Amino acid sequence: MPYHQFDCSKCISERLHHAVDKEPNENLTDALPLGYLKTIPGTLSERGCAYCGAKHVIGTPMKDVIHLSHGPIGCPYDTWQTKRYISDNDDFQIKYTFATGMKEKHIIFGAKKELKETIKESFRAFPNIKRMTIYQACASALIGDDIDAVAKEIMNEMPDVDIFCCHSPGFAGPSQSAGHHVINIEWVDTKVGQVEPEITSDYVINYIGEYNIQGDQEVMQDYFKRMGIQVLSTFTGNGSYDDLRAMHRAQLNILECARSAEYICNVLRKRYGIPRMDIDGFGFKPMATSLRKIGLFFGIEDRAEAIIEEETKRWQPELDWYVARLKGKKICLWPGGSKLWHWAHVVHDELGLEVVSVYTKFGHQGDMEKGISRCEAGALAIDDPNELETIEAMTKLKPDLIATGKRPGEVAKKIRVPYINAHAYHNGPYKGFEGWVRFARDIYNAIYSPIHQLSFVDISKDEISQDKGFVTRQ
Ligand code: CFM
Repeated sequence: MPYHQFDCSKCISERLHHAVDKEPNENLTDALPLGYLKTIPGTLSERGCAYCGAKHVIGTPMKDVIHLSHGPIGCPYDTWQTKRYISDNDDFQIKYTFATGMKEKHIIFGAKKELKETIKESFRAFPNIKRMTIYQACASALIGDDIDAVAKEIMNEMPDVDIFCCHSPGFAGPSQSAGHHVINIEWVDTKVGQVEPEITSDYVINYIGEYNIQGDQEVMQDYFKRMGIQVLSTFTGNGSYDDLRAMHRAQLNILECARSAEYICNVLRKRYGIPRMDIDGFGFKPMATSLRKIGLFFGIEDRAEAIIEEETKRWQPELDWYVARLKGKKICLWPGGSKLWHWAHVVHDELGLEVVSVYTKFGHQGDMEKGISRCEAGALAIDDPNELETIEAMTKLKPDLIATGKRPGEVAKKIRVPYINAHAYHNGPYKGFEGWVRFARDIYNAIYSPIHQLSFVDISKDEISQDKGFVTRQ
């Protein structure tokens, strides 16, 4: 019986098939939970919306751009210092947030005038920035404000300015994943091919599906540079708007997060004949294999081998120190999408951890399939659990650590399951050889933190009384 029986399935019976226990020797179809469906009314999803996927995951890591939200002020909050895609442009894109701040009267009379004024005011405030992206939020999409027409008017009035319009309101799909798709296609359809780059190497790539979380992109860029490879653009971490308009001139697209960015790779292959190569920057072995693949493609295998040798020599001893202390610890891997299958096997093979549960928040069936096929038998596979299910899973599985986002992470912390942030990281970058050691170190620090020696209340056993306004032991 692969389906996992949650107590809360009594309340929300549709959730029953969203969780399975991986059993030995069963075929994969029986072992797959349902996923990537509309959120069930009555359950509290941790998912983001399609606007969030377009703007906050993919759009805003672009560094030299005013990112403007056309909608109420609440929508863009996530871009204001709460994100983690740093840049070498003094983090311009996460320092400021821009919005038209639509109000009730705009819903009735429209907000095109406000949009135009806000665009001009934003460019006036930052005269060195000549590029802008406008994101349609639910409110402006519902009333049908024509953001493209306004952008066109501005570009006619201000010839040194270029504007990209993204049409991915929150309701455009079941989760952030729909927004990834929309912005991929709109970018390649409306912007790629407009700029001719300067080619400075015989080996030219786009690095795609990489968002420079705490510097991941910079670690990888350094390897590419040492191999003599020119990175024409990064889609989109630390990426420049105009570099990304020149993507059509690369010889190869290197794809890291297939969940969020395979769409643009596939169009670039079809339209411009640029091949796609999927790589994996997490873990020593996947990283080495990726560098070898790239080296092989360009006929520069020796350069790849030199980096692998140097980096392994430098970082292996530190990794070994952590592995000796992490061996056998139980971990729940609950990231958003593709990190599940990027990590599921390497945390076991390279860090010695036992994966007791895998999940995706918004992954497609294929993401879960890859994740579950790479983790050990006995693991609980679950799609987008609500808070009650999270508490139950933590209580039953008793993991030593959960790697997840801050929403389930905070729930886990309340029942004293150590948590590290799988999205924003704790002290990343986590990619590359040095990044993998940082990942091991953060896991070690979380598990061995002395704070866990303190006595605590187990809320899963109803030991809580809050009637005096604070939590006490019964
Ligand atoms: Fe790709 Fe991502 Fe992810 Fe993703 Fe994300 Fe992210 Fe993630 Mo958070 S693009 S699918 S929508 S690897 S923001 S950088 S960490 S859920 S697993």
